[in-house]
Amino acid sequence: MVCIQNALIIKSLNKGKYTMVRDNNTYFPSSEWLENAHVNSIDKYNEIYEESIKGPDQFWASVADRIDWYKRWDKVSDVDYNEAKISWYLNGKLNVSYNCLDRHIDSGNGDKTAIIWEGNDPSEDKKYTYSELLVRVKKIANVLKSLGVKKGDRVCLYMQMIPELSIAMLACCRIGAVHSVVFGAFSADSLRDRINDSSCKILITQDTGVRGVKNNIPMKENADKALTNTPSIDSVVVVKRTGVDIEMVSGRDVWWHEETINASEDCEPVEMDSEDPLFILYTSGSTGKPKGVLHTSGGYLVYASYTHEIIFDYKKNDVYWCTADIGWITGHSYIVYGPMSNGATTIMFEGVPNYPDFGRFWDVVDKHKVNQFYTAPTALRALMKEGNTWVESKNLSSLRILGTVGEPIKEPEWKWYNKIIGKENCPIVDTWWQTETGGILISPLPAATPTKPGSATLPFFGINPVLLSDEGEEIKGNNTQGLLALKTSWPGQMRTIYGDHKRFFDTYFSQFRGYYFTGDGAKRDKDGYYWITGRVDDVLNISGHRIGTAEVEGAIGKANGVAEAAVVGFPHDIKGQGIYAFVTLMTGVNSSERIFESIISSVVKEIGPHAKPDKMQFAPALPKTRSGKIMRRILRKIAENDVDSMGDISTLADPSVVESLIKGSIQV
Ligand code: 7RM
Repeated sequence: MVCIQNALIIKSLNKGKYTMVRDNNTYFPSSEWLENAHVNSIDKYNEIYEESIKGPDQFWASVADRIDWYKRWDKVSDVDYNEAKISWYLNGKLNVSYNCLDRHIDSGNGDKTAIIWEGNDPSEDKKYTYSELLVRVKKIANVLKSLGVKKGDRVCLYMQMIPELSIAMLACCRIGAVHSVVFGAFSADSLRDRINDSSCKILITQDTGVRGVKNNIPMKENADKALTNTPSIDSVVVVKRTGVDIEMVSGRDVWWHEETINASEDCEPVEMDSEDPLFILYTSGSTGKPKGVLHTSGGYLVYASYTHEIIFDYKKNDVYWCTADIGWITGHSYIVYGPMSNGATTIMFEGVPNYPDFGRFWDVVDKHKVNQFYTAPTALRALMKEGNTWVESKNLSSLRILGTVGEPIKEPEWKWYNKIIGKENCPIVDTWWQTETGGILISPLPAATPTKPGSATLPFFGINPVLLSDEGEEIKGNNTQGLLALKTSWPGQMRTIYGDHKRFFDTYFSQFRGYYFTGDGAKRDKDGYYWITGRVDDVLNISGHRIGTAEVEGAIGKANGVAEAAVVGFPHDIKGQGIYAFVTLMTGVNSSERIFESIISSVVKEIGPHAKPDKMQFAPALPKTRSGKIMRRILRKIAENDVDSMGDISTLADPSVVESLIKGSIQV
């Protein structure tokens, strides 16, 4: 059990300031306005945490009352990790769109702003109240119904950050359809594979997209390419975002604005079972094609809603901004479902941090008086590098809580965030979680948990993290390190990999029986604080985007002349991790600018521009064991330029390969 006490003396010495450095680099919450926080002391955290672990079903039953149920559940949970069987709120009935819209209108908050949409161009923004949003959701829901969408059908959403994306998501849950959002930077090939894996019936996309200096991202054109080979798609709904000329395929494509104009404004929400699928979201693993992570309705919504309120200390009149893209889980849980189920005002940002200049984030904070700001360390590093003048002229006094997600945050950017952005008056919540977990699992509570730069600190209520040895033994006690696993379930946990339950079991539950294995390593310090050390598998984290090495290798392998490729990560100043590709060419093929270009374009075609290698080394051979397995450990060392501590290479079939790789590590 954690026993860090609130530092009362520090608090009075440091009046008005929220955080303050104390010895051991620990920062203590200490401002007057935090006394009204939902959880306002470490003692209270400890008390609730203990209760949640002792009686999980009782705890999660009381939490679930925060949302509206048509019928309450018969049983809180039914979980067996040995069978990969996970159910929460059994036989409970609800509708997620009702909980995110109608409920707030019924309670008199229909005129409250639900979404503030901030366009890529600073002169463009729009506000939607809860009532306005509901009308739009009902209309497009009726359009989907008229196109033949029924409960359980999959609908693919391939869009940039435009309001219609959130509206389409909520429309899907209103009628029981399962959305699968595909990040707008993915290529046509990636889109095609995702559509086919879950046999989506409808695709919703937009003409073209705008993002930073790019003002014509060919969304519809990419979609058309993907759709040459997607037998399950019946219709395409196209949002007019930029108005540029695009081709419409007659009999297949319809315009969003034309279809919705006369669509009915009546659309009753469908009663859904707790365990009815809510959405699929593809994520990369260490092997094979991306997995369709499936989340269900009841448990996911309860968890997203509760964590959003407690971890961001969200209060009724707050303006909350998460800068993620909805194409990733962070956007699903903490732009759409968490905030909207709480009746919050949530900002949706179409642009990027450096357009029109490096002050954009802070302009938006000032313009909309943002109270909670949630972003990725990679964005902070990129902005920190540009100096403080972009921040100093901005009024950031509305900020109360700062958050980070996606990758470990290191001390320099943590301190910059605290001092330059938070003015030492905003706690930082470093939130650790995954697509699979549905919501945040390890994080400080802003007014309760003393923070240490770089540590995600302590488990959220009801979360039971453990560290395992390679043999699967639980490592007890503090001051230790191991593989991060979860011993018990929580309502937001994924339920299966779409269409492949065996893979679900194999990926997460087979290596260590009775645990959910995260794929991350972690340290636990003397105070019981968790420090995530990163993935222990072959998953890369590039600017907070999750990419499997196998996917990149596959894409490189498709370029002409390539015999074999191995991809590893290396430390990158801005991206956190960069992609280093080792490529062996076919006999008789020489490395050239042309082959380099064709490899890059193959990656862009197969995956998308975000998966482009940062460095490429052409190598005569790759280091392999006698059984033919590539020894990535060695490649990682070379990529990290840490060649003095290569470790044991005696198991290599040909140890001389290593020497030539080191010699050849002059990178393009
Ligand atoms: C939410 C999200 C998951 C992987 C995860 C970690 C890494 C995420 C943190 C972090 C250190 C953090 N989902 N990760 N948050 N590492 N500190 N606060 O990112 O599925 O896309 O990625 O991201 O390795 O396993 S994700």
